[in-house]
Amino acid sequence: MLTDKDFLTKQKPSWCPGCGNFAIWIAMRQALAELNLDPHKVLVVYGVGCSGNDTNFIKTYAWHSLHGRAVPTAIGAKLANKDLTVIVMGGDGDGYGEGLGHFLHAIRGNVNVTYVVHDNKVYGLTTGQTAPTSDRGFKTKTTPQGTLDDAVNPIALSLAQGISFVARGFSGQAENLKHIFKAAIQHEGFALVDVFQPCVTFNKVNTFQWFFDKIYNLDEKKDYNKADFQAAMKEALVWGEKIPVGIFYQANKPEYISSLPQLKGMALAKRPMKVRDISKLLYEFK
Ligand SMILES: Cc1ncc(C[n+]2csc(CCOP(=O)(O)OP(=O)(O)O)c2C)c(N)n1
Ligand code: SF4
Repeated sequence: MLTDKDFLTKQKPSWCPGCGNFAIWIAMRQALAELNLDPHKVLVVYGVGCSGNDTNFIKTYAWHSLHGRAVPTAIGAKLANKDLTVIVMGGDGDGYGEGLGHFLHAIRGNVNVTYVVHDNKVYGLTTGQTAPTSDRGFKTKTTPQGTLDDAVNPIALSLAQGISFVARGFSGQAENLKHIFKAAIQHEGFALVDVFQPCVTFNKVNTFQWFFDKIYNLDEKKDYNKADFQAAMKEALVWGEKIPVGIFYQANKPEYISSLPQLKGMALAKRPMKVRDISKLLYEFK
């Protein structure tokens, strides 16, 4: 029987005390343990940002990717070795700014990868610039008068693009977060879990208390049906005095790898290599 301790490394997290990343770190290790996924069966691909430091703090296969490029890297790895459970962890700047195009195209393909976005509504690692999920009016060193841009809405955007699983969690509710991670990892297809992860150092607006005052859980909402697309979209557009968390939507949709005859049977990475004679090709470069 695995426990969250089986996913600890010798490195101690270096995040600021009180950072929302700690709860994600704990909930993810618990989810992996409860799903009985040994560390060698899991690959986590990280973006660049404070969340990316998790590369050293969670014991699985780990790949510290480029900023905004974690999702396509993970999809490539899953295509090469479908036997691995593949998870992506990145920041909101990474995923909804630099990597937004990759995110939308990943939804189209529906490859079986879980994407966890540490959404702190600010650029943390680079010391506090306005991010794609910062609300209009948010003041930082890059927008001292307040940003004039509306925030990206990852839940509505991913629903509109046809995502098969989308959820939102909160670092202030680690137990709930664990359940959401487990459901997302078990889902057959591309799953987004956007996690409110307060950055206690550079975001003095969207604090733990700010979220606690606003959030309600869709699981506790009477008659909420996560298979109902219209209901999910309605909740996805709720933002202000009240903010929903939980699983917004889950649907069956063809998964990419299982739809490709070339990938049936043994994982590509486990097949014997057929090494061709490439001497003629090399000769052209002489
Ligand atoms: C292509 C590219 N652009 C910009 C950067 C600089 N950079 C590194 S981390 C970062 C922002 C991180 O913010 P976010 O993704 O929200 O993660 P957080 O640190 O808040 O967890 C930026 C702009 C980079 N490394 N590569
Ligand atoms: S800068 Fe913000 S996101 Fe980064 S470790 Fe510190 S509190 Fe966490």
